[in-house]
Amino acid sequence: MKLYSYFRSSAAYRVRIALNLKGLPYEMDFVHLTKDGGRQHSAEFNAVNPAKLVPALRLDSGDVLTQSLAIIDYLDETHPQPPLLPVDPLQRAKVRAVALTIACDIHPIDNLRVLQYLKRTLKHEQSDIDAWYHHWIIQGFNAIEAAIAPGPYCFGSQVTLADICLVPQVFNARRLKVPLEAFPKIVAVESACLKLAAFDKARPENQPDAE
Ligand SMILES: N[C@@H](CCC(=O)N[C@@H](CS)C(=O)NCC(=O)O)C(=O)O
Repeated sequence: MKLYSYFRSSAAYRVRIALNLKGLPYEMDFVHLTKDGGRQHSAEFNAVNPAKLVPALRLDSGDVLTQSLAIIDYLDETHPQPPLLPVDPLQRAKVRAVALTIACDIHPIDNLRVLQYLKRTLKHEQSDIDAWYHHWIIQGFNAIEAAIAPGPYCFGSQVTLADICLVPQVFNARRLKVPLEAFPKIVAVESACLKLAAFDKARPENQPDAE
């Protein structure tokens, strides 16, 4: 399998963690999101993912999967061990709610292309853009802090999709200096997860394309 990745992409970070948890070997092709105007816009990458976003996962069959949560679902369905969702439907719904709070409510409106649009097209000041970024992370983290019950992972002793989405989002928050004092549960989950080799190996700073 080949993962189209960028070290700082939190959506690619989710997929790297899932691949590592499943113990699946993969190679990577690096798509620099800012060099040359953003190589996600190149014709070469357009042929891989017309949405111009990483991650994408090329399977051995040649099929290309996009959307990190769809990719992770595929990996979980084709390689069920260890499972990334609890068996109990109520717990599954709670795990998915945290994952979707990140993937649908926080990440898309803080994404690079949104920030670039605010700056380049709408001509906002960098301080406004930073405030926007902080605001949406804090809104989402307030909801997640109330929803999780670390033990030590988001929902007990089993790593789930919630942890896979949360750790990369905390990375984003730290990079943009969002204060995390109000989120002790989230910080505790991050710390527990990063002790696991699957998470550590997936960290942006441990990627071959890290700068
Ligand atoms: N919903 C997508 C989001 C993918 C996404 O937004 N990726 C970002 C990096 S984290 C990207 O490629 N951004 C490029 C851009 O904004 O131009 C997923 O979960 O895979």
